[in-house]
Formats: sequence, structure tokens, C-alpha cells
Amino acid sequence: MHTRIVMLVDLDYFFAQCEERRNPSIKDKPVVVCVYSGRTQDSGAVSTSNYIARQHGVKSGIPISLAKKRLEGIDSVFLPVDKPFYKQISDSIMEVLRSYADSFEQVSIDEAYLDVTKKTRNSYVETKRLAKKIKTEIFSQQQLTCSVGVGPNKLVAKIAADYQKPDGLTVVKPENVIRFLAPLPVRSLVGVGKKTEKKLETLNVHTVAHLAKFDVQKLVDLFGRKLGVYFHNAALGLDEDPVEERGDPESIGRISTLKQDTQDLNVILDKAFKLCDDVHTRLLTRKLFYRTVTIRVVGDNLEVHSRSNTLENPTNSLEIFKGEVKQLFEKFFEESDVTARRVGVTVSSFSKKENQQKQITSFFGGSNN
Ligand code: DCP
Ligand code: CA
Ligand code: CA
Repeated sequence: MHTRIVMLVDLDYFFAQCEERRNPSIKDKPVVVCVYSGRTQDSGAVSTSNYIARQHGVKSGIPISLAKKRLEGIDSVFLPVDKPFYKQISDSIMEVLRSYADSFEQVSIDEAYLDVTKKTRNSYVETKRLAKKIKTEIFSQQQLTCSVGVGPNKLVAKIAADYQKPDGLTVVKPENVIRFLAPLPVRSLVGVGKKTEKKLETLNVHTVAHLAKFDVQKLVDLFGRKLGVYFHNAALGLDEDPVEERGDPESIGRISTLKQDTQDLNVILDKAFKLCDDVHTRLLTRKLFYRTVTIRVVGDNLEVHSRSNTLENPTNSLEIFKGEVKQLFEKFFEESDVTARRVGVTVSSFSKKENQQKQITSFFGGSNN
């Protein structure tokens, strides 16, 4: 397999950080985001907490009642989860991240892999610069910090991201992988859970270095062929799993910052059409047809505006896409006085096929149902 550079971006104490952003006055207190089960007032579990709360032993998964006990007498904030709010923040961050990747894979609401091999011309120096740029951009746009890990594959990138938190950036070049992993507990490897850890402990395998030296055949005997070989390779920092988009997306979009803030429609359309080309390529690789076109304008005050139009029939035409984008921007700037800092285009309402049926029936004036 060719050499790759993979980045993992993981947002710090995500739900709790979103709550801090919404209400900065809680920032200096323990913040505990809870999934209330509704049975009794305090029944339910902690979804996540900020780092101040973690210092008191309050973390994901513990009962709310236990969290309250651990924070007794301390001025702290308990809040219910507000998924739609976090999702909205996540969506705009993911769109930014995607725009920096050759290929992109979101793994959870607050975490994504970026293969940046081509974008950085296979340079770790470039990748480090890019990682810093991404961190700065997420912070200036969403006021959130994240931790970034960089390495030759997903396995190393993930461990690197966990290595320094919050607001961390850890770059592990190929020649340092073995040294980086060696002292870590086997538990740091994706796929090594509590049970596996126990089993390995009885064999005196505690660190990744121990695991790397352990006989592969014995691992295969213990865990089966697939898992045994996986553990062996993982301990050597080897992982060939590609970074690839999961499932069918609900939308495909790109957003980008203009060279300077402007109201000049020509400049804006010039930029927007380039973004259309990108989005269109992604649409074709996924064999999707869209009906809805959305434009986004981030003003110089960072306010986000969007306008959409939904077509009668699904299409994958670039020409129609650009036509819609042009109309939407023209209309937007006729109606508003916003100075654009960033502009974006998105397509959505996907189907797998162009709907010719509908065209024919509507031509004859018939109903579609
Ligand atoms: N989450 C949850 N229940 C869990 C674990 C996580 O509801 N048992 C939710 C809340 C988290 C979000 O998922 O904010 C992301 O999970 P992470 O594991 O990335 O944890 P955090 O982002 O909260 O913290 P960290 O700074 O350690 O990444
Ligand atoms: Ca996180
Ligand atoms: Ca995460």
C-alpha cells in the first residue's frame, strides 16, 4: 500500500463544550451534561462533562446521582443533552473538515478521519501546518477546541489524537511510530477492550511493546486468526483501513473563505462555481441525484445565512447546479446587505436515479402518485 498521511480530529468534551459556548458564564464551573431517564429526578447517566468536572471523577457513563455526590458542595451545572444543538455545530464543523481532505470519514458526532496525503503533497510539515489551520478555523468559527492526531494510518492517528487532550496536536511520523506506541498500555489500541486487556495481562503483556514482541501464532491461538493477526499488526502500528465516506450522506456541500470580505457578485460566483465543481465530483462518485440546492453565506460578523431551492425532478447536472446557485446568490444579494466572508454550496434530497417517470407524467399533465 502507498504511504498515506491520516489525520483524526476529535472535538474536546464535545456536548459540554457546546453548552459552554452557548453560555460562557458556566465555563469556570464543573459542567455535567446528562441523559435523564425521567424515572426520578436524578435517575439517568452522565453523557459527558467538562474537564473541571472530570477532576472530580465525573465522566461519561456514571450515574447522575453519583456525579452529584462527587460534586457535593461545589457550585456546578447540570444540563440535559440537547442533541439538535450539538448536531448543528457538528455539521458545520464536518463540512469544514471535509473540505480539507482528499477523502473523509466521519466516525461519530464529534470525530472524523481525513486522508490528506495529496492535499499536503505527502508532507508532514505541511500536514502539521494544516492541522494548526484547521484548529484555528474551528475555533474562530465555532469557538470550540479539538484534539488532532496525525500519523501514517487511522490506527496511529486515533491514538495520537488521544495522546494530548484537550486542545492537543500530536504528529507521529512513520519513523517514530514504534517508539511512540511502545510504552502505551495495550488498551490504547482500538479493539482492545477490558476483556482482551485482562487476558493479555495474564500473559504478562501490558504495553504495546510487549504485544509487538509476543508470538503471532500464540495470539492467533488465543484470539482466532483475524483478531490475533490484527493485534499483532496494530502493536506494530500497521493498519491499511482506508479513509472512506460512510453510508449515504444526507447532503454534500462545500464552504470556503473568500480572499477578502466582499459583496461583489462576480467574485462570489467565481468562488461558488469552483465549489460546485468539487461537490459535483463527489456527487458523481457516489452516483447520487439531487433535488435541493442550497447556498450559504457567512457574513463578516460570522452570521450564517442560507437559501435553498428544490427542483421538480432529481438530476446530477452540473449546469443546472450552477444555474441554481447563480440565481440563489443573485436573489440573496438583491435582498440583503450582507458582506460575505465565506460562501458555500450544498446539494441534498438525494435519490439514486434520475426520475424520468415523473418528467413524462408531468409532460402529459398526469398525477405522479
Ligand atoms: N457521549 C455519550 N455517552 C458516552 C460517551 C460519549 O453521550 N458514554 C457523547 C458525549 C460526548 C460525545 O459523545 O461529548 C463525544 O464523545 P467523546 O468520547 O469524544 O468524549 P468527549 O468529546 O465528551 O470528551 P473528550 O474531550 O475526551 O473527547
Ligand atoms: Ca471528543
Ligand atoms: Ca469522539
